[in-house]
Amino acid sequence: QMMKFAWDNYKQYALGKNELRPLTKNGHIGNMFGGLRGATVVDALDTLYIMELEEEFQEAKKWVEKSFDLNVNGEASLFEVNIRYIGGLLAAYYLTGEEVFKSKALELGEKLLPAFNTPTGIPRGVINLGRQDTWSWGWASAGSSILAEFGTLHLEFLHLSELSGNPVFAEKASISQVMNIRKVLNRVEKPQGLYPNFLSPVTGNWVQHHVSIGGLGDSFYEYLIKSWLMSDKKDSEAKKMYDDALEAIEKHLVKKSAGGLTYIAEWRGGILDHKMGHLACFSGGMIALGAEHAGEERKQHYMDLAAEITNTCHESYTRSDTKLGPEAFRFDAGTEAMATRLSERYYILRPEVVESYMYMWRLTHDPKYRQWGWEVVKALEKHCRVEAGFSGIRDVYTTTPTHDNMQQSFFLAETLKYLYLLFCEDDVLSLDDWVFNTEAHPLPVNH
Ligand code: DMJ
Repeated sequence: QMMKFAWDNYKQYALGKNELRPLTKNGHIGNMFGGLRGATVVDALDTLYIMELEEEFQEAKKWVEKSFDLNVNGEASLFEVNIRYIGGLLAAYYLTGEEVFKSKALELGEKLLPAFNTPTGIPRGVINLGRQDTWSWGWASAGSSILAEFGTLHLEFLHLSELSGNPVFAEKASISQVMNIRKVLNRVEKPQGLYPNFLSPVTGNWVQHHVSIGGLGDSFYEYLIKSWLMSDKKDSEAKKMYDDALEAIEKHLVKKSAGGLTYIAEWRGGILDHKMGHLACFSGGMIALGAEHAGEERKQHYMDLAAEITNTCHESYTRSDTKLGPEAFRFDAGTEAMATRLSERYYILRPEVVESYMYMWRLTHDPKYRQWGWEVVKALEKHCRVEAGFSGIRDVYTTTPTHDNMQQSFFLAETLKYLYLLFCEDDVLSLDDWVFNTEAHPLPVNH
């Protein structure tokens, strides 16, 4: 019902725009997708399908067939286009077998290739899909590329390559290009075994020593373990990179607060910032997923770590008045799992905490994860549901929150999908047969 409500309102007030603005009842286009439209349609396709919202799925499919225009100009984020559009189209294709999704994914994938034309092959973050020129984000240090962006292409590009059957495309886009990213990363020296977030696509060296398992770093780690799983456990290079990275993270960034909460701090040139972003809360699920496949002696250890981190993220929700968690929470000066800055108190319908609940449920069947998920459902209904859709809120610490007037497309792609899967049988998108891309779009394991 939540999904139907979110979709129906998007359809009524914003179909073809990227997101719904549920208070003003209109659409939002934004500037992340380079002129591409319908981010919510493409992000919602697979969720509608697995929830058996047949009529709504057909509406979304029809929009892709009739109105989804790829001949656009504008500044697009390579990362966002890949995880939302390519991921969404690929998943819709694999679930339904409908050719339209495959052909749109391949056509769009081709348009992203020029981003890889750099001296190192590490792609730049921004691309004009029409003119095909590329550049780095103005805000990223000294023209650098971002770890979580160039490190979050592998799953989708491997599938593009496989589906295209076009050797030129395959050679350019996928196998060699995304493998080349790993080569550069394996060559460069890593401080204490950690991966900083900014790398120069020209020299292949780090530009700044900021390390984070949250924003700017997050899905790079996620894609290492998932690349290995998607390869049916054959991609041992990815597994080793994941194991080594996690070991370094545990050694240098994982801390326990005075109150006994385990968290993952950020690292700035050797100095710890005792802060965890909402984005970093995906890591409970990731570590649990990896633990399943760790050696016998490490398995329980990583399951415990995953449970502790998920518990900390749950605490960040329970300590707020709305029972939704802030964008970032801290562990310093007597603070435990709460935001200390006004600018970090908002919640924009993000999925990472329920994502970890879903993995923890599937991997342990401890009923508390379903209870925690239900707490989120109730809080969303109470504080984020407005007349025409769901909206983010500006302050989780007040029960009369101000709404931000934005129904993010990842709310339909991820938050609602993970909540649904948390309450389904385990064989609905079984973790043995599917990996979820970082936007929760399921891609099949290569058995
Ligand atoms: C999503 O687009 C993806 O989960 C991404 O990896 C991080 N940010 C948002 C959701 O918070």
